Amino acid sequence: RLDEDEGVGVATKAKPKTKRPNMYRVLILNDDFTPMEFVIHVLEAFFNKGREDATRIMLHVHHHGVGECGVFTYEVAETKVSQVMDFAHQQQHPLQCIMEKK
Ligand code: NFA
Repeated sequence: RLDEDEGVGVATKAKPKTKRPNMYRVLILNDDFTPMEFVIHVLEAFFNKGREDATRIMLHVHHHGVGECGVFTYEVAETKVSQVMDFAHQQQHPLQCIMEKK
């Protein structure tokens, strides 16, 4: 379209500006010390997983070393990671939670 008020003959394009946000996987890492029950609790409390799903994810991490808790925008992923790391540290568990760009 020809936008008004931009001087003489400057044609501008009205671009639909719906950008998809970059998405980030939040992962938990296995360790030898964090109790299985604690990991299940974390998945229920911070990632809104049901008992079955939480148990499945925890066992996947236990056997494979890493597993996905969810996929979020940058800010939400960062908040989840901080919340889990703070909570695990408070409870003196070495559980690690990280994020990675999809
Ligand atoms: N490997 C831990 C154990 O045997 C359980 C665990 C699972 C820890 C998933 C961290 C993540 N107690």
